[in-house]
Amino acid sequence: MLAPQLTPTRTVLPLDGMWRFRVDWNNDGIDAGWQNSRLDTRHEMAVPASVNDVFADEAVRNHVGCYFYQRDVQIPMEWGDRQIVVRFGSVTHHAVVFAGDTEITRFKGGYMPFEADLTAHATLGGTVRLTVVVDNRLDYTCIPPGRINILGDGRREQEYLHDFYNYSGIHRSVHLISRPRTHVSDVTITTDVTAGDAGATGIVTWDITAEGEPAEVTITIIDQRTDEPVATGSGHAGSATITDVNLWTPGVGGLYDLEIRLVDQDGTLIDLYRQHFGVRTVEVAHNQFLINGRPFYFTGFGMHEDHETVGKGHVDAHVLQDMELLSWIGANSLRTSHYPYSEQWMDYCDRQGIVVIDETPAVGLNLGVAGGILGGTEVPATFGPDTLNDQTQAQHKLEIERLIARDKNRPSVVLWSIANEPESQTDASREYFAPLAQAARDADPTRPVGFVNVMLAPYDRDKITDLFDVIMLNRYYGWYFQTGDLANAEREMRAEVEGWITTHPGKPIIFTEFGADTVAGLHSIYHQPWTEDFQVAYHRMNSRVFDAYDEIIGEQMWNFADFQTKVGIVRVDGNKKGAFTRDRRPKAVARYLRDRWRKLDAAAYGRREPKQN
Ligand code: GCB
Repeated sequence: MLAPQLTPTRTVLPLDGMWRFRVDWNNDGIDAGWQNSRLDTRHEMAVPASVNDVFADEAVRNHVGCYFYQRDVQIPMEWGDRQIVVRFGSVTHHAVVFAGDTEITRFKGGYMPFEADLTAHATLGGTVRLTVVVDNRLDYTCIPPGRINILGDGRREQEYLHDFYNYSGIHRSVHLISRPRTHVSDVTITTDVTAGDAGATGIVTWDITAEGEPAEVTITIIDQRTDEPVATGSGHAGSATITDVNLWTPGVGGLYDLEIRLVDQDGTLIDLYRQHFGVRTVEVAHNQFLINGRPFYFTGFGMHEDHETVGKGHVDAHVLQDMELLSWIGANSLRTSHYPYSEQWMDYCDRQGIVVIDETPAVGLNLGVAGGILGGTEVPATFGPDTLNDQTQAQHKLEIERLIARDKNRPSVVLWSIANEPESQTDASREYFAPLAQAARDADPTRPVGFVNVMLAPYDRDKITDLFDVIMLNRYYGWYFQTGDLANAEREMRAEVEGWITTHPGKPIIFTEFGADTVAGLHSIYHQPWTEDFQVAYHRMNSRVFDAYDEIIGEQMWNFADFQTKVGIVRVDGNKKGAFTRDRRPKAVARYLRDRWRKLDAAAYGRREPKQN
């Protein structure tokens, strides 16, 4: 899906701000026709933001079901005979959109953009009543999955299997877009590099889809450093070369624009859209992750979109602050744990050269973990007709395809993560994942594909790693296991790493999680879990293991910052494994990592000095 863009042929108006708001307590508002008139409410809700933390009302916070949002949208007089759409960056988890009394779209899945066509409902110079019904319910047909329990007193309770709060709302910006009826609707750009005496040459290939009347395509490739054209071309599908190409480089960036013009036979402009891209190569070979042919060592974090007040609502300043802190600490990469992040976030990574492991919202596909680590009790089979079934798999496939469709042109994205910590030690998990790994490869043959492995499925139990290109491990030696005993933890961790190396030769290993909950300000001279001192000692131990094996090609600490979770006896106002607190103040470990990662980065691409055991 293309981004909203102001160009000579396209207009974009923001619809963010205060919307009328009403909680649908019995989830029968649509049947009662609330969308058919002005919402009967005195409440308002800010867009974008999560609903949960802004109302001083526990019932609103804990409501399981629908919220109604509504506003009137003024259609400009001068828009003429054009297509008019409303575009949502994301609505968590599901949306039904009405224009006046008419349903114009429904969308299942909380982290992806979607559009609804308003053209037939909009009168130039008139207003349209836009109602969005936001549904926060998760069941086993959803990604991520969940289950709704009915409590003894009749209340609904949303059970879910992931360790972050189930924030809900219109989480990303809403735009009103006007574009020509004949327009560019998609573009896929792939790049390659050939080396020569006069520097590298970039080969850029495009494949453009357009809607409406047949039209010609002309292409100009523009270097963003100079705003100057560096190549031209034509045709819906074609290619061009960039001599002495400026490669997209970790830590630096380096972008070009593919400027697409749809023109009629006389050469008159119909539509113009600019898609940014970078020229770089990515390859997994001989235990290494190569970017532009050079080994890359990942440093950084698994992160969350999570803040006070707005929850998972997108705020540009929050993204910027997180990115500035990544730079301060010397991180060169991140994983979008455990769902696709906002498009603004990804654009920033493209511009600034931050390397991204891009993850689908497939988290919690493991009833064993939910029953164990996170404190539940009952553990039915993960895969089965009443749990994760064919419908779940179909939705999962769709989420993989949507993510790749949204982010395929991003140079920052070097690896797809199709799931976090799913069950992967059973035959049923292999049956579930084999077609999904293939779906990712079909959708994008240019990037490696992986999934994130859980501690319950080490090398001698796992049944799916051979389907993927890299090994991504979430490990908590010294925290959930051997708690506080770092000597024993280190021994166990080394033994597991050696097991993976022996059983999966050639596959590089990235530690995508390792961490210890830490309350800022708590100290001890002993190895006392929850203290800042223990967190540093824990990470020193992990670093020693990472430094000991060449096959380990990355470390992404869990987590960048403390974040909100559901209530539970293993969580004190949320998960506290952050290097930063929830309000982004550094814990002692942040200084430790800064020192370590800045030294690693000094050798460019984060590559370290030769390892010592
Ligand atoms: C994990 C999960 C992550 C949790 C983390 C923890 O393995 O992937 O979502 O937050 O552990 O802190 O327990």
